[in-house]
Formats: sequence, structure tokens, C-alpha cells
Amino acid sequence: MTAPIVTARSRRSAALLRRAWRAGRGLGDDLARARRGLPSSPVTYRHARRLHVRTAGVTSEVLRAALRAVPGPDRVSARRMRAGLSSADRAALAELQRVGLARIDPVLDADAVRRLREFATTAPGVVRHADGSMTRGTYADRPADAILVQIPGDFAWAQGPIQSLMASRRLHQLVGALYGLGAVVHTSQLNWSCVPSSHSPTESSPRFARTWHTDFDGLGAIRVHINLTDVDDGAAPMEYLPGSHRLGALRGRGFRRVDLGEADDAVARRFGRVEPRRLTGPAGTTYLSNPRGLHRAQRPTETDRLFLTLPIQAGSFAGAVTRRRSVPAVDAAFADLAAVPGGPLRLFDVVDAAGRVPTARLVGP
Ligand SMILES: O=C(O)CCC(=O)C(=O)O
Repeated sequence: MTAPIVTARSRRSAALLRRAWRAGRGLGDDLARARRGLPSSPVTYRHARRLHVRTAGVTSEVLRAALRAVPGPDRVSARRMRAGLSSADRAALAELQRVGLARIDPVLDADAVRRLREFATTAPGVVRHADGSMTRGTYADRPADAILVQIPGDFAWAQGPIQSLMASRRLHQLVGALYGLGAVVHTSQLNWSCVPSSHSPTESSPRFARTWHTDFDGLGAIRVHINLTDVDDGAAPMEYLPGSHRLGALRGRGFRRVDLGEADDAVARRFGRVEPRRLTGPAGTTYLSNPRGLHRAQRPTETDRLFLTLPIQAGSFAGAVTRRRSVPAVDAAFADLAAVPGGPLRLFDVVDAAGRVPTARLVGP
């Protein structure tokens, strides 16, 4: 009997097959979990993201259509959701579909914006310096070479105004109307962009968000962006390239790493003539963007900017947030909605001051 010939190539093929089989099985489990409204695994997120970038969004469209076709807690009637919107929000929705970006009437009032600004001034954060190094500190005590102060989510989403934003039915309805899948709120980002002092060294490497990039927040999503300080051209408004969110717009070799911010040349070639939109406006100004489109941060030249971003995903499949977070609820609407199984706040577990899940949640339905 002759011994089987095992070459390096056949071993590699077998390993590849094994990996594909494991990934396939994970995908199957995650699709079944999606039908119960549960988040999927980091592996599914990675695969779905890579396929999304490779196919310029086609795989996400197909998977989303498939999820809408099967009954499950995430399926909602886009028409009913749309009917519940104000005429201003319906107009914003049309703009979001056409351009990828729309300004909407503020969700937070002036008092909430002021409270968030006060909180973010002294909250412990991560300070990024012009030379690329990072230290801990607050915005109030930042050193002269600080270019960014990031307030960690755990502190930020325990704030009443952020919780009321996360619990906003209006935003959930906008997502449902756009995608026909229920809203799943993700974790927020709260950052100060700072004007470095003229004595600080020039920035060693521009941070990732300063290059044109896209974000993969699942098969469909909106990002809510709120200026928490007045933002004009000197205060680093985020920029968005109109139309770049459309299916297939980022097709081609040059866009293979667009989710990592490595497509600047390809962007210049394909979109060189498109005028970017800037997210300027007084404190409280609120925009919605489709994260599938190209956007980038800027360097502030005159004034610091405090900026809040909240991604809201359509359905729970292939999201970036794959585990639940514990949060003490300070906003009543947030607490009520977080207790709804399979609801928009399903990624958050309300805990009491000592960090325990209240007994009612453990024994409830
Ligand atoms: O800070 C900015 O202006 C950009 C933020 C961004 O890239 C994002 O929200 O995805």
C-alpha cells in the first residue's frame, strides 16, 4: 500500500478548509442568534466587515435583505416607522438616503449640552499628545501638546443626557424607517479635539480618523453626531463625502483597506471633484451619517471641539459591539427601555449603584 503524499500545499489547503468550516459554522450559529435578536460573535463581525469592504457593500445588502425576509424580533415595518416621523425627519431621511449625511433638529436641549460639556471638561480620559504618545488626564488639566482627549465610554454612557439620547425613540424610528430592521444602540464616543500650542512638536503621524475612511457598524447603521461646542471651520468639523455611501461607490483595488483609512489616493482619483460637507454648527447641532460613506476628522486650528458620536445599528447581526455592558441607569426612559428584551438597548444591562443587576431583571420575563 502506498503512503498518502502530504505536501506543504495540501496541508495549507486543509488548514484553510478547516478555518473556513469553523467560520461557516460560527456564521450559522450567529444567524440563528440574530433570529432571536442576540448579538453575533467578533469572528462574524470580522468576516462580514471584510466581505463588505471587498464587495463595496453588496454582501451587506444581500444579508440585510435575507434578515428582513425571515420573521424575528429585528424585523420592523419601514413604512410604519416612516409614518411615525415628523415631516422634518422624513425630509432628513430622504437627504440621508441621497447624500449619506443629513442635519436634523437637535435631540438634546441646551441644558443637556451644557451638562455634557461640564462633565467632559473634568472627566478622567485618555490624552493623546502631538508626538503620538498617550497618558491619562482630563481636558481641564491637559498639557500644551495635547491633540485629543477621549472620555472612555464607561464614564460617558453613565451620563443622563447620553442615556436619554440612547433611549430616543425618534432616532430608533429613523433607523427602522431607513432599513426595515429594529435599532440596536451601540456604545458612544466622546472626544475633545484640541488645538496644540505652537510650541508643541508637529504631529508625528496623523491619527487614523484624519484620513478618509468608512466604519462598519453592521449590515446597516446610522451615526448620530452632536457638536457639544460651537463648531466652525477653525474647530475641526468632521468632513463627509456626499454620495460615497452608495452601493458600489467604493468598488476597486484602491478601496480594499478603506475601513482602515488607507485609501486617500483612490479617494482623490474617484471623488476629487466632490465637495466634502462639513459638520459645522453651534453647540447642539446634530447630524446623521451613513457610516458606509467616506468621512474624516480634521485638525482644529483655532478652537477646541467637543464631539459626541453614537452609532445605531439596524438589527443585531455582525455588529462591532458583541458583548453587553453594565451601566447604572440615571435616565428613566433608558432604564425602562433597557429592560425590554430584544429592544434597542439590548447591549446594556442596567445595574444598581453597587454594580448588581437588580433582582427584578433576573427573575423577570
Ligand atoms: O472626529 C471626527 O471628526 C471624525 C469622527 C469619525 O471618524 C467617526 O465618527 O466615525
